[in-house]
Amino acid sequence: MGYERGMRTIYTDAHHLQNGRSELYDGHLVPCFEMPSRADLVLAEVHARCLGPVDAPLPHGLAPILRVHTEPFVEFLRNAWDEWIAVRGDIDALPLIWPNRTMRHDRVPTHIDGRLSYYSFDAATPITAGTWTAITAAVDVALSGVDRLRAGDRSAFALCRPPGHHASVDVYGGYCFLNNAAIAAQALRDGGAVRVGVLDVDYHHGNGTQAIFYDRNDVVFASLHADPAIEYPYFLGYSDENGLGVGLGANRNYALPFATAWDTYEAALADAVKFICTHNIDALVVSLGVDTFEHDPISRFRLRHEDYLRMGEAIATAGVPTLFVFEGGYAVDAIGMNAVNVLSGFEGAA
Ligand code: Q9C
Ligand code: ZN
Repeated sequence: MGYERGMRTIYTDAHHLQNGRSELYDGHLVPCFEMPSRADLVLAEVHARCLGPVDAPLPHGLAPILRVHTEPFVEFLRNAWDEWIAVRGDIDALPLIWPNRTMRHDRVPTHIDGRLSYYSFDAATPITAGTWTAITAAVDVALSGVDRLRAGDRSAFALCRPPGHHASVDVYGGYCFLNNAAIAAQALRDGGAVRVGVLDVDYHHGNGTQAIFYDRNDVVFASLHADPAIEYPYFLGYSDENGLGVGLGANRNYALPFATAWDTYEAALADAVKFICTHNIDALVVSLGVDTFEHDPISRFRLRHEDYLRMGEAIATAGVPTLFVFEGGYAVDAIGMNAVNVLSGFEGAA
């Protein structure tokens, strides 16, 4: 028996097909932190807490993806696994060289090793047999969430996996391939929203989302994250990045120190929500990472379980239709509680 009250979650088991063996982490090849149990445990908590109905996504095709990512990049992702196994066999595809400042950026290599390098920015993001199916399903999850907002729902939860916010127009990395949140924001624009906000609360800067919208003022981006001077992704997310051209003033970064706890985080979050709202947005996309948790294995903030309820309440003050898109969070034992706390905090503030 289904209940129709509460926030709707969009989910599909297709995420299981992204199940990488290992990532390069602090000098070691270690099991991937970004693993299928992450989304399974969030879904279990959605059910346990009766957050609301759970729907499967509908297919939306490639067109909404190509509004954000380039065709060569999307074609690369679609074919990369086949090109890789032809040369390397059945083992995760990882790059190991990148074009640095002294090299050319205008040549796309033909060999798969060079192509992985051209289109990526780290060695933490394995391409596997099921990657293409999983990442296009995750986009469908996000776009089905957009459909709910367009149908008049006040909110929806796109339980995407793998995450997306590190993926840029033609670059993957940071466990991300296609930028689910950016594709959703663009789809909201294409569906008639004049201005859309993207609020990124993942522990890591949403470099992909920022880069995609940096020279635009119709999608306003604000991100709270660990200071890139001392934390991944290191090369974007500084507080002097305010946007470019007509986008100047439509980008804001809150680069926070290690050990940031709710007392400091709360003020930055309130300011970020206020900043986005000054742009008169019609809808909000939240890149919801819960790797800000005090016990996250790869992160160094100190948010506690109950802080995520307050986070949801703070986001609700924006007062616009809101799509939550799942991003990071690697303390799997707590991932469900923390994610659903944000959503139920938001719902409680209705
Ligand atoms: N020592 C997301 O949360 N490894 N991606 C960093 C730092 C990559 C995180 C290693 C972290 C990617 C979506
Ligand atoms: Zn993260």
